[in-house]
Amino acid sequence: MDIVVFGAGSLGSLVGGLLARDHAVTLVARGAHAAAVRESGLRLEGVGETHPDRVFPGATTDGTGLEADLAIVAVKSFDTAAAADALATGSFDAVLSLQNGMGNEATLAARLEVPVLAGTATYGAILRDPGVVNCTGVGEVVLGARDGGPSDTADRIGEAFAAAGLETTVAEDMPRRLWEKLAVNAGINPVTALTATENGAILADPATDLARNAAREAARVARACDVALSDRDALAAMEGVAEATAANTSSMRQDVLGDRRTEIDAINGYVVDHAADHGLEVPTNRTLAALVRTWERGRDVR
Ligand code: KPL
Repeated sequence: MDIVVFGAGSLGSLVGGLLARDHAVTLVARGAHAAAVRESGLRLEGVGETHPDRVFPGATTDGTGLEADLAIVAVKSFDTAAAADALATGSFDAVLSLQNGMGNEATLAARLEVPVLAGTATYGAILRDPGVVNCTGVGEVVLGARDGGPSDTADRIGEAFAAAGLETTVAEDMPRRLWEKLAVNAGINPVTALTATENGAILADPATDLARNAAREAARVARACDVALSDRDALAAMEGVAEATAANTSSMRQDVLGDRRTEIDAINGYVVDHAADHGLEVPTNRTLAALVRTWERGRDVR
């Protein structure tokens, strides 16, 4: 397959790097990372001995006019519309969103005429240096039709992901899976970002109550949106991810450390907005969103 990865940050580079063993992959990345990959390839750390530690995908900073069988979108949620506009100048048979937050697939589908699939990833990854990505926690990729139901395209992509060594599930209940992942991120990301801790910190006092309350509130809002996500499943998912990625620096904490805008609007902000639509109170998500936004304003990263 010809595959383009839009947004080769930590997760995009890990997924693209693993796929590059068997497929012609092009990473759309920031300047220094793209230059390093072009010069000496992409070094993959922490992926086990069955994989080469260096792969040689193509790399570019210009995402316009590209052609491939599959485009994987791994940009930050606030860059999805810009990625869709760039994708619209190229030609792809299918597009897979592998992003945090909600609403990304709808943004892509509104601008593109190709099938858009939904995906979630709970791998821990960090871009250690330009050209070097480290897998810091083995999670799972879940992908499928964005409205749920079977999809031959999702089956084919799922096979390619699994063959590349990625733990992959092709699911027919993506709306529920997306809400479950939102609950995971609503608990782990702001708490670890605000307290400068690794993901495992949310498993113990005093962070655990905060993270659990945020995940429970997200599940309550999911149910109000007619998505059958129990508190129990949301908590089990969050704790499972925190255990599997205990030593990982969450993407929101990486953003804070790098003085970059976070995905707070598409994660806790999304929970708050949708709670309001249904007359629900979500005080923990509201507080976490306010704290992270206050940090962003103070740093002028918006
Ligand atoms: O999605 C993640 C993120 O950091 O954004 C998790 C799954 C929490 C892994 O760190």
